[in-house]
Amino acid sequence: MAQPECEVYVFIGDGAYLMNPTEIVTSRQEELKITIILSENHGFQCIRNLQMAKVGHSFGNEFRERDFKSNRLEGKFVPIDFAQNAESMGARAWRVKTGDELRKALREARAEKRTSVIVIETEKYHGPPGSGVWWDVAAAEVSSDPETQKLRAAYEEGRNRLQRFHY
Ligand SMILES: Cc1ncc(C[n+]2csc(CCOP(=O)(O)OP(=O)(O)O)c2C)c(N)n1
Ligand SMILES: [Mg+2]
Repeated sequence: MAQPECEVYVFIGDGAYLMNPTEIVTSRQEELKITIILSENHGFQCIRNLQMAKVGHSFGNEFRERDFKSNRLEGKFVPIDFAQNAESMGARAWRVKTGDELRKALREARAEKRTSVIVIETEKYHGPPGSGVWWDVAAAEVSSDPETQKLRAAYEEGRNRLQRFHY
């Protein structure tokens, strides 16, 4: 709004997009164009990473069908058409798979007047490199699960080594 001559880009995950896609409608109402690059990796994958590091089991963070044999959400990935979803709210949308397709879509989106959404398939289990910092997020103190107990022991070891700056 402050710089109407500028392009505004949003980089967002599929999970975060699902929490509030209706901003697209607002952008159409106000004729304020935004270009959304939607990284589709079929789940709340950074939270799943945290879950694997702190609990040791995957649960409920991926967009997967329930497997009625195991009764767990570890079945097929649910196909979600994010481009169609964005189009339904008035955006122009692209589905891209490669770097070249992404560059082309970005050029076309820049020339577009409407809010634009570029959906790009992203590797599910390939996150950024570790930061090397220790983050005070505890594994459960009481658990009968050996995997979680191991993670709790690692947490306590980390906590004992932690230098406390503020408290
Ligand atoms: C409003 C809100 N609810 C919950 C969270 C907690 N949260 C942080 S990251 C994240 C998962 C994001 O998943 P996605 O957008 O698909 O990104 P990915 O990690 O898969 O790349 C969640 C739920 C948040 N940051 N904001
Ligand atoms: Mg995601």
